[in-house]
Amino acid sequence: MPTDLEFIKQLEKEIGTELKEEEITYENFNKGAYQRDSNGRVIRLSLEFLQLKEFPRTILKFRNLDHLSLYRNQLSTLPPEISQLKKLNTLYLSGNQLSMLPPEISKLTNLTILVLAFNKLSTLPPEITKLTNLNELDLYDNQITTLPLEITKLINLTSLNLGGNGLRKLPHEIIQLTNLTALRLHNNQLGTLPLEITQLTNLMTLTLGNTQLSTLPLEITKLTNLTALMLHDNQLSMLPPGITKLKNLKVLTLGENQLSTLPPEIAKLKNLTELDLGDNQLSTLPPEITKLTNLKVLTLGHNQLSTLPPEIAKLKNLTELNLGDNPLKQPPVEIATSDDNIERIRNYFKELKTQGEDYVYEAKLILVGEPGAGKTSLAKKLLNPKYKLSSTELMTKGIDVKKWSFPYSKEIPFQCNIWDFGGQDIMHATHRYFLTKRSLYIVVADNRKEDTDFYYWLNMLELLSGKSPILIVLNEKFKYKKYVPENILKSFKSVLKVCHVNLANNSGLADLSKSIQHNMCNLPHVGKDLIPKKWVRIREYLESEKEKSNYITRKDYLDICKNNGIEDHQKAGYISEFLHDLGVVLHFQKDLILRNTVILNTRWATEAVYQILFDNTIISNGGEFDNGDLPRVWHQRHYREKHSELLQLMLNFELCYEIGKTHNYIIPELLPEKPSPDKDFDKYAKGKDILHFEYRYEFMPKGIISRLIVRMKKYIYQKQQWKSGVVLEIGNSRAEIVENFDKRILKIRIAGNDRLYALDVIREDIKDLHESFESLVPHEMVPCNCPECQKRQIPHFFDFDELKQYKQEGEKYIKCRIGKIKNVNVLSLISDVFIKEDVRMKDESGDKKRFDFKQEIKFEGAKIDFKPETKIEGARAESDARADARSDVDVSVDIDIKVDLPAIQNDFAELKETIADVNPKLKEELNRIEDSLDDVTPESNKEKLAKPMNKMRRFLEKIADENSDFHKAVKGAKKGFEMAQKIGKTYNKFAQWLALPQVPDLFLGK
Ligand SMILES: Nc1nc2c(ncn2[C@@H]2O[C@H](COP(=O)(O)OP(=O)(O)OP(=O)(O)O)[C@@H](O)[C@H]2O)c(=O)[nH]1
Ligand SMILES: [Mg+2]
Ligand SMILES: [Zn+2]
Repeated sequence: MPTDLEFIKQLEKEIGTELKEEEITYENFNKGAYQRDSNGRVIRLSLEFLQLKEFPRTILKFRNLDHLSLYRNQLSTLPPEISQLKKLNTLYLSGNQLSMLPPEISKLTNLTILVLAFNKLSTLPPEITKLTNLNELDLYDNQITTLPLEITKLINLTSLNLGGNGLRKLPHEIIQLTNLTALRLHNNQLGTLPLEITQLTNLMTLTLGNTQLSTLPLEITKLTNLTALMLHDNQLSMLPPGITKLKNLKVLTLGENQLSTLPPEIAKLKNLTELDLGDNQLSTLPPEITKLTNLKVLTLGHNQLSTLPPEIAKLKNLTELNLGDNPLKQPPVEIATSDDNIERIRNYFKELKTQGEDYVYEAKLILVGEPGAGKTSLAKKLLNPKYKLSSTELMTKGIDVKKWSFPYSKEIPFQCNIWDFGGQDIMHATHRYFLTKRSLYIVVADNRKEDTDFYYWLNMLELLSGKSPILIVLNEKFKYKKYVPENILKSFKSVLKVCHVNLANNSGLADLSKSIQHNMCNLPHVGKDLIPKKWVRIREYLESEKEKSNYITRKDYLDICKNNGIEDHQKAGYISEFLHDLGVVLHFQKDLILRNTVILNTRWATEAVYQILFDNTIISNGGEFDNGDLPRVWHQRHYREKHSELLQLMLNFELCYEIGKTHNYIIPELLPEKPSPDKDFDKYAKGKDILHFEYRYEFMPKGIISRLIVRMKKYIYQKQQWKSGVVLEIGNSRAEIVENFDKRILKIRIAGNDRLYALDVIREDIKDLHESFESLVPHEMVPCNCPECQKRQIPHFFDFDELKQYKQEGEKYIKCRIGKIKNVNVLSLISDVFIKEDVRMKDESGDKKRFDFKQEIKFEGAKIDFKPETKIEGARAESDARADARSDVDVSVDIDIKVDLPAIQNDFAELKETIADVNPKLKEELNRIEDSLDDVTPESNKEKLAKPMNKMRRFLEKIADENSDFHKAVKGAKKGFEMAQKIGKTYNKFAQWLALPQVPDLFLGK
């Protein structure tokens, strides 16, 4: 009789994949692994993501198998012989193509967990009733439109997931499942809550998200054990009356409904830790909300809130407060939506109370448009209509800021800051820092040009200006008139009107001036945003200081604050952050060099930047320069002392990057147009498989590739970069990214062994880049893998979103236009490229679709240890916790954030000191990583945590790179590698949980 190990060999042959021996838990994805007990018998087997079309029959040989996962394959049937695996306790079959189960499955009477999510089942075999030991049954995302009555006989079920099935009702018999503690019904067509459910009084978790509910029956109050109730994405127009009786609720989601008020009774839900009210029509919050003292996460984004009750500052345990997309005036939006908004909101209300209130009567008027359109002339004419146009008007380099004062009311003057932007292409690079929200915009166009420029500007403002109002000014420089196409006003809602002027004879100027003044005074924040009095004074002081100096030191700034009664440095920091957001000063507090300078004069700073961009020596040098160039470029006296700060500003604006640590810099915007012939990705890729991937933009802002080059600097392969493209080396792969601005495409080609990993790294950086724009959502395109396309240089591309939709609708195949093949397998397309998307898919089977809630239940003795925070005793808590752990990747990775985060923070601090001792030059960069690590706490959400961890990844990759200074420093330090290894291991735990790339084992084993 062959041993189990011999069967493993046989299985490897059958599936064509090597299997690893390791511990298997259901939390982790595992391409191929087995686990043996102390007698050498295989007891766990995990064959995931293998595209298996048939059930590998060798599996049947492992008679001691207790756990089998075939997650994400392409099985369409199971063999009846599966009944031979008598000892099976857990069986994971989600993400396959099963349309029926063999009746023989009923012989697996030891099964306690059966996961069948993401299949095509429309019914279950009647024999299923024999699985009397079943505790958990997951049928998420199948085609079960009527619930088979058999399920209601499985009376030991504690967790049942019927979400995503198009169910219209539940059978009365569901009441027999009295042991249920978790019932998931989200993403169905229920319409009303089946009353039967209210008899399932042991329920702790009930998910009803997206089930078309418009009310809840009062009987819901019977479910007194509920701790989590998901009601998001329904049609509720008021808080269902009974809900406030559910005193044990910890998590309540009401997002994406039609709530217009929240009754004060919400305060009765004292145990709430997470409350989602996002995407409703709330215009106020009851002050009573502060009685919810256990609240940790409060989601209020996408409502109509203009004020928050000051009491909100009293929610001591709050760690996450989401307020995005509300017309807030008190506190001002800049404060409400900042990174550390909770602290800043608390501070704001405190200062408002202690200092008294004041209002803002100031705003920016921003002039944009093509070079020579007449922006500067218009600015001058607004200030002085008698100004004579000059034919020698210089093109504006950077930004020119002028002050214009006119009355707001009889007593109150209004201060308008005119920001006149240079129109040259190269100036686009800094636009996103200065095209601020809550300003009035003027797009100036003269009548020589085609309309396309126009669209460019309007699109750009749509991305960056946060719905600020826009006036279009047509400057009739030449004889013939130009008309703005009708549809512009229709398709760009922010455009207030089109004004015609002729600056040569002032025709239309007075009307335009009046219209600007009117619209400035009516900007939503003007006269309405409440600001603490001292802030206003500090601001006024800085304004007057502007006349004297271009910048002040941080110390000067702190002194100014102190003189105005703000001694606390952190509070002073909040104020400069606010003024930075408003565009009054430039203060990059997070940058180690720039934090020490508060820049008062924007023009001073931007002009310096453009002196470099227009420097002929640097231009003819293909954008490369070094420190030696700086005295020439910044020769003026007012720049002399500030070269390092200005350079830092360039780096901060992502206008240039440093090549390694050479003090040589590259400005991607100035790179040569074409790659030289030896810069040849194709040579490398010849004979290798190429992974294609594309981003297609409805609208593409200028400068995407330049900024990407800056961001990906450390991967650039042998300086292979040009104005519209770059070659990268990532792991064991090479990638070429090329921008085609006219076609609005970013094309990516990757060859080599680590293609998927490389794509991951690139997508991550591109995603970050896109997020710096408000609503830039290009289409991600996936190449077809049909035989015809595989032969082709340029395959057919599918829209990834469309593929996902196909999948969701249960469509198996999609048609390839090139190959004329009707049945390209949708799943295979998705899984080839997007392993990470799976994490999301798995999420969906739980309740975390839109609400990232971390169930905080720990049961002593339960093996799963996930972010424990609250303890609940009792068997029910255990089974529920287990159920949650399984349907939620969030909490199920082997990570204890309360232990692992401080560990990695401490270990890093230690390693930092050690490395810095060996090579002090590295200290600055290490500090930066440390700062960002210290920015997060165990309570931070995943998105926040991902940031420092991404930095950590890059750091670890550097250590792995034998040529890097980091590697050398670690090597030179006592116990350096040991420390780094430890950090690497902890990082990998985070990586798995946060769906980041793992760092290679490479140096972990050294
Ligand atoms: N005849 C005539 N000339 C104009 C008019 N408006 C502007 N000009 C001239 O056009 C030239 C360019 O005008 P500017 O105001 O400098 O244009 P701009 O938009 O600020 O240009 P950049 O700063 O390079 O982006 C100047 O020589 C102006 O005198 C107009 O209405 N009629
Ligand atoms: Mg100008
Ligand atoms: Zn094809």
